[in-house]
Amino acid sequence: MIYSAATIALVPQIKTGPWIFWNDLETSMAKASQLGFDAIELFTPSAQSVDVSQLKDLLYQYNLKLAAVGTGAGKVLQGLTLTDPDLKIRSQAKSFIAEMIAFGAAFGAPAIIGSMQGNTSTEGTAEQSLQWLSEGLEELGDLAAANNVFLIYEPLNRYETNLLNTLEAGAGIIEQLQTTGIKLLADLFHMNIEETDLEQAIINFGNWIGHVHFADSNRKPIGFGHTNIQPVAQALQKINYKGYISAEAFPWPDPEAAALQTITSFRKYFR
Ligand code: LER
Ligand code: MN
Repeated sequence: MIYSAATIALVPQIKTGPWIFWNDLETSMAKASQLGFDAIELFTPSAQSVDVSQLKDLLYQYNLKLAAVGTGAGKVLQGLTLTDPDLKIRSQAKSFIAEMIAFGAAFGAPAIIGSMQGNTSTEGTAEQSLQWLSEGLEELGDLAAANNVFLIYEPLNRYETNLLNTLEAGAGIIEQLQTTGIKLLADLFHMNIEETDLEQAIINFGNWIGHVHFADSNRKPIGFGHTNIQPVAQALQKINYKGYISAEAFPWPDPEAAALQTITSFRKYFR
């Protein structure tokens, strides 16, 4: 089964980012629920910023699941990445993600590594950075598996990382790891910039896909850009994708209209 999710960001510093809702948690959950979303995806400043039992109550009250938790605040707020040349920063990045894995796991939800992968710096070579990334993923993938969740690794477009930009590159690194705890995130916006063919990439690396970010070519909600979604939806059905299609898109023209557009598109292509 494929389920719908809407993103909620609770990090004021990134409220211009691609998140459908970015205001108050409960108000956003009420809206998502009212529109018929199955789940929410959360971006929080840290693993401690939302109380687990309060979130459990809210999810129950609004009949929603937690689809995933984002870890990007570790970079945005604290400057942490898994590929920082400074060992201390790399280990703080791992601790930050480890806490996020535990937070998500309390709800059976995976944590996502997107911007926390960082970039190859001028001090290191790409090879060294990829080695650090692999070490981090190895350790955190095992931790996720021990918590009965996957860890989701997200290839980003070239303007956000110079490490791994395609599903092929992402699959290439995770298939070399010992851990079996990692899956890939297919973010349609990043893919629109980097992949030769969205459908073919989904089909070729479908075994690895554990989460999908749903956004159009311009990162607006699906239907407000020029990505041809029909064949993308067919490719996801062809690989027998089971999981969330989560709207990580700009709240354009406003959060409520973006959420409505997203759920309408989701129903059109996946129901
Ligand atoms: C995170 O999921 C992502 O796609 C990044 O581009 C966020 O800035
Ligand atoms: Mn994404």
